[in-house]
Amino acid sequence: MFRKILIANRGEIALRILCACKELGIRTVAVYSEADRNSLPVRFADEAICIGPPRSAESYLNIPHVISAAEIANVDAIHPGYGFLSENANFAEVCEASHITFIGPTPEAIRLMGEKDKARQEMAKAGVPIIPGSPGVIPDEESARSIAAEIGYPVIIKAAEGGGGRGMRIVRSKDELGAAFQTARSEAEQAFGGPNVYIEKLIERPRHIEFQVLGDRHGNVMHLGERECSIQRSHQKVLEESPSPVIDTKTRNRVGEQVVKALKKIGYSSAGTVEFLREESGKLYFIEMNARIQVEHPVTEMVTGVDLVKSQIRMASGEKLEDVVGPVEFRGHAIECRINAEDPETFTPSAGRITAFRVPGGPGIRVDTAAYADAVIPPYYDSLIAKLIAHGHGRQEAIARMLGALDGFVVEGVKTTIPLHKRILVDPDFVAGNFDTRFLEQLSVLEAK
Ligand code: MV4
Repeated sequence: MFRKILIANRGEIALRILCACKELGIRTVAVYSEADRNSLPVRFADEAICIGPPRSAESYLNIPHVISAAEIANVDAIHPGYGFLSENANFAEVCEASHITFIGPTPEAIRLMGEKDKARQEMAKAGVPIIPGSPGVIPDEESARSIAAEIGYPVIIKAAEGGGGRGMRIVRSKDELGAAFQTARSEAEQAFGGPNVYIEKLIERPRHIEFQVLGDRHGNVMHLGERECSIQRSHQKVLEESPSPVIDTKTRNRVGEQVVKALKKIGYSSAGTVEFLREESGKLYFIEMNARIQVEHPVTEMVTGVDLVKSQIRMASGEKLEDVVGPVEFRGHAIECRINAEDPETFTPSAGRITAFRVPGGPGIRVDTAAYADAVIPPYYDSLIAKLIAHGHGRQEAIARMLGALDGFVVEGVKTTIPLHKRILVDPDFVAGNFDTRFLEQLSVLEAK
């Protein structure tokens, strides 16, 4: 097992990883930007090293700075958390070259999943259903036309190195195709690694459902069921739950098995998430894979009892999946509400000082946060203040516990998404499990009336 781990992240996930290390008896090194000098990970870690100014590019994203800190502190491993360097294949490579274990998949697996068109092809080859579309990247406008005509409009053009909703263009008819193809390419060129784009048939009003997986470094992979992530706004998830209200045991087992088989073939290790779109017919299609621990991992932890972060660490050190995770059973229902510091009118981040902070507790309630009274939410990073997770025997109990916990959650000094969550949780369609990725758009339209 590792002696000492560097946590290359900030906020709640840095604290989450720190706690997992403590449980495992591993020493911890926090790295921080000048904006995070007074943060809890810095206070609770065994050592803390400043890696630069507030801007991410000069601190949390600066590979030489992070590696220098790791070498000065003489760590055996680095946990990247989510965001920042977590899916940077070059960083994973630099770690290995410096004889530091990167707690995540191999650089090859990260690179494959970062190229969405290739990931899509690999998953298809391994038997996971994909959305009808181009066999790979589209070389020119003419090929785009013939593929779109073949699969039928509407279609969606996606940047091969985009993902998470960035660099997508919907095309409803052949008249729009030429312009859309050219714009998509130049946007992809500017914003991402390159100009490559691919085409898929557009799925209208999909649900976003994702499978959690864990793999060890010996070729063993398992799935831990799915999460329903359709409650989103501008490609930012707002509320997640497990299980999905529309996935039955048979579907979970079937799709879970498909995913496991594909990831064994690819040689995937560590925690990962396989994203699907579910069309109204109930059919699930692979869209992309996230090669990291995700923000919403706690809902899976609550229904499976598996500590995903501890599992990542143990398997990165060489332990076998079967020794780390026993047979899993799915118990009850869990919901996570992301409490963001944001203006409820403009949805823009609301940075500033938290003047009062009180977290709820009680049966089935978990709060993952690095916030405290008098803490400052800096404007440089994402605006997540806390994740509130409620577990219950069933979905109804989870919703009721969440509503009670939201009532007992006090955050003063910054505006938060707490009122938004209260509205979602009493909405009749949400309560009935009847929603898709456009739910929040419609909720705000209805409320404006
Ligand atoms: C799609 C789609 C419809 N059809 N692909 C957005 C995030 C990125 N991971 C994939 N996304 C989508 N891909 C096809 N072929 C609709 C979306 C989409 C979406 C997906 C999941 C959750 C929220 C979304 C909001 C808008 C669009």
